[in-house]
Amino acid sequence: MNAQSNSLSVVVLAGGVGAARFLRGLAMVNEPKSTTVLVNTGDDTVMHGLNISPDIDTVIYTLAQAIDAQRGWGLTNESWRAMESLHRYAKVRPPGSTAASEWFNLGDQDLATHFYRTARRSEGADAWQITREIAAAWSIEQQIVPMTNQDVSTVVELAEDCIAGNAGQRISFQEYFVKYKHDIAVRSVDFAGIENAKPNALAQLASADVVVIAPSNPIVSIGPIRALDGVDSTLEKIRDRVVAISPIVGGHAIKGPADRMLKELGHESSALGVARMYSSIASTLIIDNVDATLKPAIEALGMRCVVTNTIMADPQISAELARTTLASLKGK
Ligand code: FO1
Repeated sequence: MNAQSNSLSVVVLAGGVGAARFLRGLAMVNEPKSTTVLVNTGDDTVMHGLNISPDIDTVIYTLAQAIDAQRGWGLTNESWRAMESLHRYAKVRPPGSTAASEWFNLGDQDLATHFYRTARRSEGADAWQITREIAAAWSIEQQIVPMTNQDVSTVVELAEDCIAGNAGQRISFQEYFVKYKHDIAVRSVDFAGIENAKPNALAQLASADVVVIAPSNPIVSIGPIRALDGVDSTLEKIRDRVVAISPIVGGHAIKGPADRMLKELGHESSALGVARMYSSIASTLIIDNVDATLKPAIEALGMRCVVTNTIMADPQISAELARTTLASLKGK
C-alpha cells in the first residue's frame, strides 16, 4: 500500500480472469479491507460430486498470488495425478455416465478447495460463510462475496446443430466454455434458479463510495449478478457512483467468448455496445486507447467516457487502471 492509497468503500462486480487482474491492481491503490468483491456464481458446477465455484476461486487464487497466470485459473505449480488416475475408470464407465469425466481438469492442490467447499455445504454452511473461510485460509483481506447463497446455473441454448447437440438444446456453462471450448454458436443464455435467488451484500452495494463493474463478460459474468432481484434497481439509483470498464477492446475480448456472445445475442461487440448495455446503471465507462474514437458516441448515451490503457499486462498497469477508475468519479 503506497501513500496515495485510498480507503474508499469500493464494491466490485466481478467474474473471473479480467476481474481478478483488476482486483490485484485495486489492492495496490485502495485499502483491501474496504473492498468488497461481489462474484458471479453462475459458472458454478458439480464435478465428481464436488461443488466447484470457478470465479470465486479465480479471484481468491489471484489475490493470494497463487493463480497459474498462464492458464488464468487453478493453482501454480500444480500436478494432475488424480485426473490421470481417472483414465482407468473412464474406460469402464457405462454409456451416459458422467463418472470419471476427463474434460474438466482439477489439479491435485485445487481439489483441496473443492473438498472443503463440498464438505462445508454438506454441513449446511452457506456459500458466503464458506467463501469467508476459504478467503481467510488464503489470508485475503478483501471481502469476497458470492453474488447469492442460492444455486444459480448459467445455461446456454445452442443456435444450430453442432458437436454439442441440436439447435435449441441447452447445455451447462462449463460444457459450453470448457468441453466445447466456447466454439459453438449461442442462441440464448439464461440463469436457472435466478428467480428464487437473493443477492448478497445489497446493503454494501447501495452504500458504497464507488461501485466498479470489472472488465468481465457482460452476459455471463456481470449478467447473472445484475439479474438478481434488486441489483439493477440499486445500481440505477446510485448510477453516479458506478463506473464500468469495457472488457471489449478493438471489438474483441481479451480472453474468452464475450465478443462472439455479444454478436450472437444481438449486441454490438465493441466498447460502444458495452456502453449501451451499461448506460442505465453506470455513469462512467473506461475504454481502451484503441477505442478512443468511440468516446463521442459513448458520451452521446449520457455516460462519461475515460480513455486509457486497459490491457493489464502487468500488476503496475492494473494499479494504474484502478487509480484511473477510482479517480474517474472524483471529477463528478
Ligand atoms: N477452464 C478450462 O478451460 N479448462 C479446464 O479444464 C478448467 C478447469 C477448471 C477447474 C476449476 C476452476 O475453478 C476453473 C476451471 N476452468 C477451466 C476455468 C473455468 O471454466 C472458468 O474460469 C470460468 O468458469 C469462466 O470464467
